[in-house]
Amino acid sequence: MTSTASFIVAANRLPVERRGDSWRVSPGGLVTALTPILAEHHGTWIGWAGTPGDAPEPFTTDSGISLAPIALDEDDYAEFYEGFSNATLWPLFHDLIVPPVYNAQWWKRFVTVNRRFAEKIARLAAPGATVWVQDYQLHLVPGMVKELRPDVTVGFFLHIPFPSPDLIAQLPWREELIRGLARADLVGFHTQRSARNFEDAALRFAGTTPHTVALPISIDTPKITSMARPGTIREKLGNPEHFLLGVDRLDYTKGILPRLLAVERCFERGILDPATTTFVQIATPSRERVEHYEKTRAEVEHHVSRINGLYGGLFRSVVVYVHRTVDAATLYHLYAAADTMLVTPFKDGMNLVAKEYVACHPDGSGALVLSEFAGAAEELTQAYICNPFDVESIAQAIAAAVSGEGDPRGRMLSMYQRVYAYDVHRWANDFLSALREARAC
Ligand code: ADQ
Repeated sequence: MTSTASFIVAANRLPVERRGDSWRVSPGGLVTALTPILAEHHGTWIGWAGTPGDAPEPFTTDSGISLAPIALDEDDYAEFYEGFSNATLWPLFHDLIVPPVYNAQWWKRFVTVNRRFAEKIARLAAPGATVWVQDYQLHLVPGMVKELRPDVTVGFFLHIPFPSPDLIAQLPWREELIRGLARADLVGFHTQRSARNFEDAALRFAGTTPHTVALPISIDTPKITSMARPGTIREKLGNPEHFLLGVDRLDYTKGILPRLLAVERCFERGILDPATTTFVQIATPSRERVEHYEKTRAEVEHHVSRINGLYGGLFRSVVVYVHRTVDAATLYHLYAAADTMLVTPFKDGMNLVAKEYVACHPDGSGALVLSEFAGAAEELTQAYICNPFDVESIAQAIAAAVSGEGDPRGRMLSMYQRVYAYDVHRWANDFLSALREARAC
């Protein structure tokens, strides 16, 4: 491959999955939003193909996107990905829900892998190209690309929250991290609060004033709405009167445990009758070798089985727990069939599950219980908002949702209008317009 790409997306992962001997494009909002833009500009997506070892040869997808794989070996995976990205930055940026680990060897590896990405970008970018770097694993890439190729326009989008400068202060390599990011022509965040935190940190630790923008990511609303059909899911679950649903990566930030305890409290209080309620929790396996993930899984599974032991019947469970990924169609059918969606993260950049649920209820049916600490709560203000650190608050929000407090249909319709009007295509176009403006001034 030569320097011919006028538009490049760099992300930790390529949007592909291995199926036997071949690679398939994995569906997801970001891929959907960026595919037309990449196709129009003969764009290239740079990232890791998902298995440690040699990278596959570059290839082009059916939709015409060139994929340029980056190789990560076992040590890169352990130190760059599981270590610095997911045991240092992830907990630090999610307000220390678990303590971050500060390890100098992991940091060195993080610099090395970020440089590998930057060098690949510098090789592939056409003169004056636009590069859009995604997320916290590639924090240093904007600064490195600018060193190698000052002619290139670099945008960066952070998909997780940016914490207060007082928390960033803990990081032994805070100056380098912030300086690298601040060199981007534009840094995007989901919320104003994250953008402000980054501006404050850039001034404090790098003495610079970066260009930032707050643009909440969204979903492919028309596509999701068109796929949402409840089908026979409720019958298969034994026709419960109340069908509650949770869908998350199994991550300690997602607040699955307090959600379970809140459902249990609703049984204790008689708000929900365990004989006529089903709570389905789908939890995708995630980062399983990282210490706190294993612990979270053990806790969640302990309480699922305890609550089923206490409240389940001989022939039915009150909590149906699935520890695996489900395909998109099944997911949207579940959303459409569920009358109450529980989204209770302790901290979340946005949370697309909340928006996907809303997209599956264009007729105003359903109810959303949503944590005030999810970025989505800034837009989906009509949800039943709760504090996930307080089981009582979640239980009260569930009680309000299942009893249909305060015009439930009006709430859902107004949230649907929001996710319909502002979908992921608008998000991507708005970011790229803002990037062009930032570069021009
Ligand atoms: P995540 O932390 O992964 O993303 P989220 O926004 O909820 O969180 O996205 C998860 C996606 O995975 C959703 O599209 C959902 O449908 C899918 N998913 C989850 N569980 C699944 C399962 N069991 N089976 C199939 N699909 C499943 C990060 C940030 C978020 C931010 C996004 C996008 O942490 O805050 O919203 O990036 O910017």
